[in-house]
Amino acid sequence: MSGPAEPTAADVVVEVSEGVGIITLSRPAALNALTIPMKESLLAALREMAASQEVRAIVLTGAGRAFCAGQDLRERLEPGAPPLDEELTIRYNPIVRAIREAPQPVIAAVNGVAAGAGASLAFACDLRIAAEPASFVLAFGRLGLVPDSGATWTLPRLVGSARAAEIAILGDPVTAADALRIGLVSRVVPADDLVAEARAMAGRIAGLAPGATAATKRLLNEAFDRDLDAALEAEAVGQQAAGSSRDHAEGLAAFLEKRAPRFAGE
Ligand code: T3D
Repeated sequence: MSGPAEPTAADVVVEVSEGVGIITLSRPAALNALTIPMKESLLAALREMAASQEVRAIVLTGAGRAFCAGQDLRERLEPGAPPLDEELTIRYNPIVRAIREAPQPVIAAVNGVAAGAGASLAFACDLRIAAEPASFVLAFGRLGLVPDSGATWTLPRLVGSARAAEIAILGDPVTAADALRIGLVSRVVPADDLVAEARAMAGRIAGLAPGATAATKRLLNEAFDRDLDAALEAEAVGQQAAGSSRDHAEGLAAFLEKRAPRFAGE
């Protein structure tokens, strides 16, 4: 393969420490553009972390000056490259589902440009923190493609249909400052502080009761598909389950004893 970097599964770096799983897309010479081995490694890492009792929050970020430039376009031009629908069905869509279905919140720490499916992956995450130089580009239109990897579903939910239409159809880069203004990200921090900020947020989540956090994520994910009555009912069911947990008893005890709770995930 010609191009800035030979793709391997090692282009995805995985680390778990103190209840936080960090997945770094690491092929910086190609702006972390996604190859088949990377997509397979990313999916495997997400699934492994999702199933782990040890991991209570997940951070997805990129090495170098980009978060992720989407599909590796050189790989796509190789003879024998799978048809687009197949590539989406067997590789991209399972990654999006793994992010949405993981019980742990997934934080996108968007260090630089997030383009094409790279932007879609960031949109699929539960929380987005951006570094000041970051940007989001739905680069699909200028390739004669449609947004994929869930962007047509996530983006209108995040920023509303009017803004989503501009971003998706015109494809102009959304700067980190604009992303904050329109609610596409919840924080923008100096580039040097991004990893620490994401780790700190993930660390705070890791200290919460994992069952209640997972249920909160699920309720939020399902919110736009419910009417108010269904949402109220789903909250009552979720609250009953959370309230029956040992973690809730620990939370109450910690409050009364004026100490920090120690949630065991039970
Ligand atoms: O299988 C399927 O195809 C289905 C799924 C499709 C989903 C998609 O993601 S389609 C959209 C694919 N992505 C893009 O169209 C983005 C392409 N990249 C860019 O538009 C620009 O690179 C950026 C706006 C992201 C950044 O621009 P800039 O000027 O900061 O950097 P650059 O010089 O363009 O890129 C630096 C290097 O990264 C360069 O390599 P070189 O010339 O130094 O050897 C460039 O070729 C490489 N690179 C960037 N993006 C990709 C890439 N190489 C392969 N694929 C890329 N997507």
